[in-house]
Amino acid sequence: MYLKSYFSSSVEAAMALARKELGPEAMLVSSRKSPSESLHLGQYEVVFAEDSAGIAEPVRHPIGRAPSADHSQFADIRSQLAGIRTAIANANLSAPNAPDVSPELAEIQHTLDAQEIDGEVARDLLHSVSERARGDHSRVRLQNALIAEMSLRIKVDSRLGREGQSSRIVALVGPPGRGKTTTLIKLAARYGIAGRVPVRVLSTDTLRIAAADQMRVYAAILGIRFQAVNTVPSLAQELDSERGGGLTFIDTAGLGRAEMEEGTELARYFAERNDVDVHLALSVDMKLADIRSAMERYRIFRPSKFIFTGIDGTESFGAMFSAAALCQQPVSFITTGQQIPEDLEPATVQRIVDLALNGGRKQASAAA
Ligand SMILES: Nc1nc2c(ncn2[C@@H]2O[C@H](COP(=O)(O)OP(=O)(O)OP(=O)(O)O)[C@@H](O)[C@H]2O)c(=O)[nH]1
Ligand SMILES: [Mg+2]
Repeated sequence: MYLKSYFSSSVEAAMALARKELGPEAMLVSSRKSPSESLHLGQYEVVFAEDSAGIAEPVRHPIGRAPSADHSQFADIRSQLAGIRTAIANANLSAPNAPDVSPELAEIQHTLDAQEIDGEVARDLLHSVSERARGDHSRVRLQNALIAEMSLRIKVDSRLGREGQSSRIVALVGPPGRGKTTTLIKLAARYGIAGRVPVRVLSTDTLRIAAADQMRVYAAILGIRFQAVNTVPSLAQELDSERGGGLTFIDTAGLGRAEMEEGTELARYFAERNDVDVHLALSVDMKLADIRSAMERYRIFRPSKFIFTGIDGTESFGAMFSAAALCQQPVSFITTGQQIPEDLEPATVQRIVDLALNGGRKQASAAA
């Protein structure tokens, strides 16, 4: 009996390698992100347990006795491992009446863990996947069920502005340094200039040195009208001065945990108006707890959509997926780099599920 590690760029690829070499009977023991000393072999490691028979290559971690171990001992270890694996999977599938966990369902669990999907979301997904598969635990069936269930949990809406308003007003709010200003100027360029719609940007971020200047420079380069507004009354005046259609984007100062007080007047003003479409900008490298805490803090601005920035900076999208699934509000846009205006995409369900399952490396379209 041996434990043998396989490394690859994804859990699925590493499993495929293992199954190819060891056959379908081999038992999956664990999967995880590779430790730093093994990263050169691949980003994910899966460990399989296997009888020595038929393995020509030397193995990495012998346990118990050498390959000549007698079969009763092997059977013992094998049944212990199977027990442990089922216990772990059952504990994770703690929903009432959870069905027996097949190895294939346990693999789905490992995939969700490897992508760092929140435990609560993962348990709910596994329960629904198992029900949807109706006892057919073939890989294709489970994979399709997983994609379908993940897709059901994500909402997207990349419309700009509130329904029924002739002038569309979009404000970006969010924690400091998460890409509000850059995203806003991408939106103005894409949907204003390229869309041939009259567009202007207003910056309420006037207290920090050079903050409004950053926007002023971008706007000047792109030929977009720009106005800095120092107070809420002057913002109101500016908004009321132009009601004849077009797009107005409002940039706001990033407020950290201790600074939310400074945003209350603006938040109250946005909440009073029914024509300001507020998007909360968060970045995908934030931990789920931080995303949830920012969502809670920024509730005073009544955001109705989320933007996720920095898709290019990570391969782990579990926090983004989990946050979107838990908050049940739509994702409007994702941003994929610093290039203005190119690195901006209207969010789609397929893209978000694909990122969450595969880090965007391949399409999460349903298998045939
Ligand atoms: N790699 C990458 N960088 C980004 C992305 N979006 C924004 N950035 C960078 O993130 C940094 C901060 O962006 P800003 O747009 O200034 O962020 P902000 O939220 O307006 O920051 P504050 O106004 O200070 O709160 C800049 O260097 C941007 O170029 C993205 O999608 N990918
Ligand atoms: Mg900014």
